[in-house]
Amino acid sequence: MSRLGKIFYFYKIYIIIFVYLYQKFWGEKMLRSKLLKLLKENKGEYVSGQKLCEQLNVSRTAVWKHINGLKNEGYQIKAHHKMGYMLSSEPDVLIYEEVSPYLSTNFIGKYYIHKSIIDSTNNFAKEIASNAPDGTIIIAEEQTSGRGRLGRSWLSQKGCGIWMSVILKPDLQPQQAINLTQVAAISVVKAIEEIVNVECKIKWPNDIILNNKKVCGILTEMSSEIDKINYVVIGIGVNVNCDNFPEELKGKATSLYLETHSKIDRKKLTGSILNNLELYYNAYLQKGFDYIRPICIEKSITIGRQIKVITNEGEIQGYAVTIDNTGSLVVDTKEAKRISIMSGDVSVRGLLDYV
Ligand code: BT5
Repeated sequence: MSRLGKIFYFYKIYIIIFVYLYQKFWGEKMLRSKLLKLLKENKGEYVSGQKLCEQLNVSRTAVWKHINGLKNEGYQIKAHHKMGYMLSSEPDVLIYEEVSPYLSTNFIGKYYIHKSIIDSTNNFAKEIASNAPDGTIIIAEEQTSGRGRLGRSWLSQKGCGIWMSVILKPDLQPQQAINLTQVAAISVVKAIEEIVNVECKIKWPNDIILNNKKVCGILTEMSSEIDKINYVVIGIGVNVNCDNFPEELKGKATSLYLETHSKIDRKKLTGSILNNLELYYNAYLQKGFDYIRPICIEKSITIGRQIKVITNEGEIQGYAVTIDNTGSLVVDTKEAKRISIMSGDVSVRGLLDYV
């Protein structure tokens, strides 16, 4: 076989293996989604095994395997040897089958990993990022070592929040990655407006504030070469239905439930965050930061206020003027100098712990 023939031969094998694995993974996922849909449509009633096999076009063993998978996720499904299967109760979990009815994305969340418990979705995302498709989601019900910026910790209580990471592979310069935090922030704000009907604000660059308390934090991490991004992991933590915070967070953290006094559908909100993220991410990639800048300014709680910023060079005090066309915060310092800050830890006077 010629050299070219050999290369072609090996490529063909790789492509066949890839297509096989992709179809197998996707097929299994779709099958479980369809099975759950059928059980939900008949909730409280038995559906015969025969009917499930016919409608899904699979064997009884395959149905049984997926029923067990659903039971492990917390679905209560009764099995009767003559009558079949009956869904009696559903858990509040963010598995793909529950979130996908609210997803209208083309690539974000198409590859979707759900964990009941994990140390940190950002850690896991970084482990798999090199080989994961663009737009992969890792979402967990609980994080045991949720992380904030600069080694701080992020409380991620079981089943009450949205703790997720999105892997993106944009064709951008590394210094532009900070803009993606803003893209994520406006997406969360828009999603909360859509689903919960309350207006949140953004404390530049990564906090979402509701009634002067933090309801969501964003942690963007990146792997890059000098002039090219390998991947970006955007970690998003939203306190949705959490009803209690430890003493040290009580004054500064809140949840959508605590502010609205009604339980929020985490599935709808997750779908909406991802839909908005794809929308604004695409808009940013195609039209640049200028396109999202007015929204960042409109939703900012930082602009027009006295602030303190901890940067690598030390503490700066001043007045936040605007966000410029690179996404940097423009500050008039108390020494009467106008500077632009690309990243930093901002405290806003009158908000949280800066009074
Ligand atoms: C952040 O850091 O706000 C980024 C938080 C990102 C969390 C997500 S969850 C999914 C993904 N996986 C991870 O491991 N992380 C991401 P920072 O600006 O450094 O804020 C951290 C500070 O917020 C802490 O020092 C606390 O004061 C406070 N905090 C901790 N947990 C909180 C919570 N659940 N709600 C509100 N404030 C919290």
